[in-house]
This record gives sequence, structure tokens and C-alpha cells, in this order.
Amino acid sequence: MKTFCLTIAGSDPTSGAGIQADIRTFDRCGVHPFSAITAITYQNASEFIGYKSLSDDLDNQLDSILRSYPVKYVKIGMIPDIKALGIIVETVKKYELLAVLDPVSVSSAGARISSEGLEHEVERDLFPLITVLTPNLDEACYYANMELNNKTIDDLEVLKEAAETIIKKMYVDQEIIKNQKAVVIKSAARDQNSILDLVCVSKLIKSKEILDFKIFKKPKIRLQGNVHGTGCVFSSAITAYLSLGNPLITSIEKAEAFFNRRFLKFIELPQKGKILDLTLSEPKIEVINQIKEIYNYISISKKFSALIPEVRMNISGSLQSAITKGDIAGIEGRITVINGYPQASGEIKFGVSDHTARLILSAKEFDNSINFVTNLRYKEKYIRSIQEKTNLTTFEFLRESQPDSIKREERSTMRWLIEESINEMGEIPDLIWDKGSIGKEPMIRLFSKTSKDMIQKLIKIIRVINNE
Ligand code: PXL
Repeated sequence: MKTFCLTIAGSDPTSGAGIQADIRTFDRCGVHPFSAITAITYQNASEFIGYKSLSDDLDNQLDSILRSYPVKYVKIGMIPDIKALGIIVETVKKYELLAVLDPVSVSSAGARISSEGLEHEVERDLFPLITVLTPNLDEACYYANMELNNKTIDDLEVLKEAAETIIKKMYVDQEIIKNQKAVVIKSAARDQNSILDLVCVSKLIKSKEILDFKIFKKPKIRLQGNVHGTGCVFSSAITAYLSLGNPLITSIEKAEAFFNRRFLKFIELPQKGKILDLTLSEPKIEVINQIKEIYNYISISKKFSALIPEVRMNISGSLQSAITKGDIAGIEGRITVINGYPQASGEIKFGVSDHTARLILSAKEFDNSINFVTNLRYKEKYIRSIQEKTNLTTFEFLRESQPDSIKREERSTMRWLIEESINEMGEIPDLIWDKGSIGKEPMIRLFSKTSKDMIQKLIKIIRVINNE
């Protein structure tokens, strides 16, 4: 039988947050979504207009499902008022539900989505029944009664203290821990390149209560506009992984991975509204993540800036069976240098790279195992060092040797240079370079089968051009 999960949450008509986001997430995680709606909100991605509580109908919705189906795991989101809270508390008790609570009281646009001061009753009546709590930083500040803004990895002790204060509120009279519980403070701290989630898990060892802490790091991603509903997706993913039989910490780990792998591709709404796109296929997610892996390596290295060409750099990655440009992902707007560091101008997307996409497609006609290509700044001394000091295979493509009909079309040039290297070397070399011509910047193009392979090649190049 399919695994069941229940979400008790508010409706968001954009489907970015709330019950719709929970249903989309449950579905993607492979569990069947049952739902009970606590309130309907009137909002779009940039404006919150208002809401109407459905607490008068909540117990009917819940009973219709829970009386008939064996549901054990529930995600709780928007609780509009004290009546809805009372029903939720009684339901969790009556059906002995294992609950994940995303303690939201303010919408992404800043408006309250629960009655003023309800946090106090939520903490008193619901926290002791909850297994996992997923506050964001503002919610953690409130429930720990501490000032936690602008923290870095060096402030871990104070964040741990906050998590400990909160997790203790999840036990009646702070009694000895019977069930394992967890608090995840989302985006608790940040440093130069990362954002950190702090997880606090309780354990009972030889009747002694122990708290374990874990940190999940994610790279900072520059985005235009706000992403709506991220907290709903994350807490629903934890619920789904728990219901599939994973231990508590594994469920959190898997939800972190589920979230991070999708925090790359968005459904764009007008006025910079963004919603996580959960429909992307696993192979496409994999390609985007591999490009991200290469980019993460590059973006923390000042030395790498020397390899960014005038026309800017791209990293393209391909689906194994790519046939068109739409099957190749790249960085929108390419990579430039900002404050001495390589930096992406936009997001990683399918169908946005042109030259590098064409290179992969042409390379694949001869060797289908090629999946990645980057373009790098050409300098004669770089090529000399690479040839003398590394085992990378290189091929110089002579623009003069192209027939005039091909010269006119830069697109056919990409195919021509692949053909030339195959004719000369019998395989696609690691690197194909040319000295440019009028209006054409000289360029190095680096090919690889996997992202790891690409990073290894880039490491070799960086070492030799810096005489290390
Ligand atoms: O992301 C918190 C949230 C939860 N539930 C509903 C919402 C929002 C944010 O706007 O609208 C219904």
C-alpha cells in the first residue's frame, strides 16, 4: 500500500506555499497526500491580501480522513486561530499522530497568518505533542526569547543554546525524554559563501538526556526576488521521509538534500515572484547539481579569475542523451569577475548556453560520454605550461583552415573544430584552443565526462599556470 501523509495547513492560491506546496512535495517524495485546510488565504507572490479561517469545518475534514485511513504522519502549517489550534491538538492526541510543525505565524510577504499572540498557546498546547519543529530565524528568536540575527559559524554556541531552549519546550514539564525529537533552525547563520541550518536532536542514552547538534551547509545563491514557500516544502519533505520509515536524523538529512537539489530551478511569476519547481526530472536535477559543483569550486578561488575570458565563461552540462540545445544546461548570463572572485550572473538553466551547448552536441556525435565543457581565457603561456607540465591532451584549431562558408557561421565553427580534432587525434582531446581572429577572442575549451573529472582538470590547470 502507498504510504500516507496528512497536511493540516492553509491554502495558498499561488501553490508556492501552504497546503498546495505540501501536496506537491508529498507527491514528489512518493507518499500520498491527504489534506485538511485550516484557512483560505488571498495572496499572490508579491502581495498578501488576507485570509478566512476554516476552523469551523476543520474537525469534519480531519475526521473524514482519520476515521477511515491509517495515517500516522502529519505536517502542520498555518494555524489561523485558537479554535483551529484546539482541534489540531485534540486530533494529534486522539489519533496519536507523529507531527512535524512549521511554526509559521507570518506570511512570506510579512502579514500575520494567525491571530495576534497565538504563538503563546501554540507553544503551550502543541509543542509538547510535536516530534520535529522547523522554525526560521525570526520564529527561533521568538520561541527562544533571544536575539539571534546576523550570526555566523563563530556564534554557534548561542544558536545551540536557542535550539536547546526550544527543544525543551517540546517536552511536558521538560520531563525526561521518551521520544526522540528535533528542532531545525532554518538559515540560522551565514558566512562568506554559505548558509547554515542548525539541527538539534534529543537522545536518551542510559536514561540520560543528550542533545546532539548537526549543521547543514548550503552555498549562498544570488537570486532576483523572493522564493515563496520554501519552509513548507522543507517541513513536508521531513514528514514524507519519516513516514517512509527513515530515522529522524536521516529524514532531516534527506529533506535537506531534497530541498537543496531543487533550490535551483524556479517557476517564474511576474513581478519577480518565484516558486520552487518540483517537476524537474531527476536526470535534469543531476545535471544542474553537477554544474553547481563545478561552479562552487570555481567561485571560491580568486586565482581562477585569471581564466575568465573577455566574453565571460560558461559551464555547460548535458543530459546523457542530449539532442538539442534544450537538453544542455548552462549559467544564464555566464560567469564574470566581481570583487576579484568569479561570479555567476544568473541561475543554472536548461537551454541558455549557445556556443558551449553546440560544442557538447557536436562532441557527442563522436563520443557520447562527453557531458561537460567550459570556455577559458587563452594565453600562450597557459597553453605552454599545460602542455609541458600536465598530462592533458590538447589540440590547436586553426581558424584560417576553415572553409569560408563555415567561417561565416560561428555555430558551424563549433562543429568544425570538433571534426578537426577527431580527424587529427582520433578522439575528443581534453582541451581545444585557438588563437582567435578579427572579432573573435582566442579561447580554450575544456571537455570532460563528469563534473568531478572537470574539477580535476581545472585543478591541474590552475596549478600549472600559477607555477605551483
Ligand atoms: O510559508 C509560510 C506559509 C504557510 N502557509 C500559507 C502561507 C504561507 C506564506 O505565505 O500563505 C498558507
